[in-house]
Amino acid sequence: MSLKRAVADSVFDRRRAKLWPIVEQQLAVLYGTTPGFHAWLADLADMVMEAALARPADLTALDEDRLQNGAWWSRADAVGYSAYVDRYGGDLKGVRARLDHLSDLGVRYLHLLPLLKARAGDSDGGYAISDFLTVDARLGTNADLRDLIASAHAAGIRIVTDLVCNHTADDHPWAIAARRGEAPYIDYYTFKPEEAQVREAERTLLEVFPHTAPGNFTYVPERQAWVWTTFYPFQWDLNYANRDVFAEMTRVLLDLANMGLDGFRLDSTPFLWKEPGTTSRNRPQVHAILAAWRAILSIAAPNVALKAEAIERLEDVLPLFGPPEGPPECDLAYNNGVMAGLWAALALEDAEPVAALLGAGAAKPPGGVWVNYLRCHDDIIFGALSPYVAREDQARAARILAGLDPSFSRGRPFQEFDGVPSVNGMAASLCGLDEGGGDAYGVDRLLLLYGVLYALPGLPVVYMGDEIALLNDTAFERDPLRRGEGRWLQRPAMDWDAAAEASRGDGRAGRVFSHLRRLAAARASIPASPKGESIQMIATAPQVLSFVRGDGGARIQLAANFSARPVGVVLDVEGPAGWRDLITGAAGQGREVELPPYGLLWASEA
Ligand code: OTU
Repeated sequence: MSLKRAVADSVFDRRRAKLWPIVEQQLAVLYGTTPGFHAWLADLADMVMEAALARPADLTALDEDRLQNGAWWSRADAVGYSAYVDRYGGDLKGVRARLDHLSDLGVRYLHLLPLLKARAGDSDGGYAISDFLTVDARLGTNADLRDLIASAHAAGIRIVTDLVCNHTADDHPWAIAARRGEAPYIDYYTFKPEEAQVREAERTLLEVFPHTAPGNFTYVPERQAWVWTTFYPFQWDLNYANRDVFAEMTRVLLDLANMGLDGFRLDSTPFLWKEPGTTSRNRPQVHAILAAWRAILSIAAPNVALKAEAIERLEDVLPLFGPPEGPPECDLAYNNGVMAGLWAALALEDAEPVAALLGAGAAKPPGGVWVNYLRCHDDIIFGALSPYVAREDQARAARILAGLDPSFSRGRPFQEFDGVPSVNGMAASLCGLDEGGGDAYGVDRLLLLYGVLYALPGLPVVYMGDEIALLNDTAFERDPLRRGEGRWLQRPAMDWDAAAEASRGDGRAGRVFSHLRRLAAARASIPASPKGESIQMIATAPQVLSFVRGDGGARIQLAANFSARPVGVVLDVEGPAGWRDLITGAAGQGREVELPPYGLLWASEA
C-alpha cells in the first residue's frame, strides 16, 4: 500500500468511525426491515470509501481547510450570487470569463442554476435532468465545468449547483427503462395502475403548479398506469422508498462532489418521501435521507455544503437544518419567509412580520446558515408567511406586487393559492422601475431591500441582474416553448453593456452596483463572532425594521424605512463621538435620526 493511500485510509477511518453510525441509524429508519439490509449497507459503505479514496488532492486540501478553519459558507464576508449559466455567460467558458464581475461584488459563493444534461424541449429551466453526471452540451463539457471550478477556486469563489434530487426527466435512461417495464427501473418511480388509486392519493396532495401542471400524476400509455409527477408531467418523481434509488443518488452526489463542486442546492427537499394519506411533503423520512447524505459527505467530501430548497412555512423549513440534539442535515436553507416578508413589508408598509420571522428563524441550530435572498428564478409565494401575516394581508400584498391593484410595482401574477396570487418579476421591476424610468422611489426601494439583506446574519445571495437593476424580460412571450410559463419574466440575459456602465458607477445601474459593493465591504467589517450572529430587534414605528447586531463597540444598528414617508428612529449605538453610517460613511451626532422615504442606515459607533 502506498503511503498516500495509508494516510488517506487513516483519515477516512477516523471520520468513518465517528459518522458511519449516523448513516446506519438513519438508513435503518428507512430501509432497516428490507431483506438483506446489512449487505446493502456494506456495499454503500464501500462506495463511500471508494469515493473518499478517489477524491483529488486539491479537493482533499479544501476538506482539510473546512475541518481546520470552519465552514466556508458561514464566513462573515461571504456574499452569494445565483445565475443561469446561459443567461450569465452563454456557456461555462463564458461564466469563467466573467468571474471578475463577481469578484467586484465580493462574491464568494456562486450558485449556478441547473447545468446538467436536461431533457430535450421544455425542461422547466433545466429542472428535468436526463443525466446527472454529464454537463448539458448546450453549456459545455465536464472538462469546462472542471476548468470553471479551478478558476473560481483560484479567485476565492466556491461553486454550488442544483441537484434535482426529487425527480428525473421522462427521458432519463431510468425513466425510459421504467416505461418499458424493465426491472429494476420500474421501481425507481411510483406507478399507480388504477385511476381510483390516483384519485385516492390526490385527496390529500396539494398542487405546485395548479395552473400549468394540475394534479400529481401523469398517464403513461406504455404502462397503462399513472406515474407520480409532482411538478411537470415530464418530471418523474423518484421513489426513495426504494433503497436502490437512495444508493444511486448518493453515488451521484459523491461523483459530482469529486468533480469539484462545493455544494448542492437540493431541489424540492420537502417532496422526497411519499406517504399515502398525507400531503407527502416534509415527512419525517426526508430528514433521515438528509442526515444520511450529510454524514456521508462529511466522511468522503467534508468541504461540500448541502442547501435545502423548501418553499414552506418556517416551522417546516427549520427542521431541515437537523434537530437541535440530533445529526446535522442541511448546512444552508433558503429563508423564504423573510424573503416574502420583505416584499410584503414593502407593499403594506409594515415591517413587523419580518421582525417576528427573524426572531423565530433565530431558533435554528448554531451550525445552520440562512440563505437570505430577495429574488430567484421562481415566483414569490406568500403562503409560507402564515401565521405571521394573515391571509387577507398576504393577498393584499400579493395583489399590489402583482400589479392587480394599483401600485408602484411592475410585477405580474403567476398562480393562485387559497386566494393569494404568487408573483413574478425582477426585483427592480417589483420596486417600480421600468424602461422609461418608472416610479421615483424605485431605486431607493431596491437599495433598501438589499441593504436589509446584507445586514442579516446568514449568506446574502444576489439574483443575477439585480446588481444592475435589470428589468423584467418579456421575450419569453414570443417563444413557443416558454410562452406558457410566466417565471421566464425573471430570467433575463445579463446585460453586459449595462454592467460595464455600472462598474464605472454610471446611471441607475451604477447606483445599485456601487451600493452592493459598499454593502459587501460594510458586511465584511461586521465581526464574525457567534455574538454577531444574534440580533436584537429594536421596536420603533411599524414601517421601520430595526435591529442591533454584534456587541460592545462593534455593534451595528440597522434601520430601514419601508414607507414613502419620513420617519424618526432612535439609535442605540451612539458612541462618545456620535455615530457613523457604514454604508455611506456619513457621520452624525444625537440619538434621534430622521429616515427619509425608504431610507436605510447601518449605524455604528463613530
Ligand atoms: C423548484 O421549485 C425549482 O426552484 C423550480 O424552478 C422547479 O420548477 C421545481 O423545483 C421543480 O424542479 O415549486 O415554485 O417547496 O416549492 O421545489 C417553486 C419547494 C417550486 C418547492 C420547490 C419548487
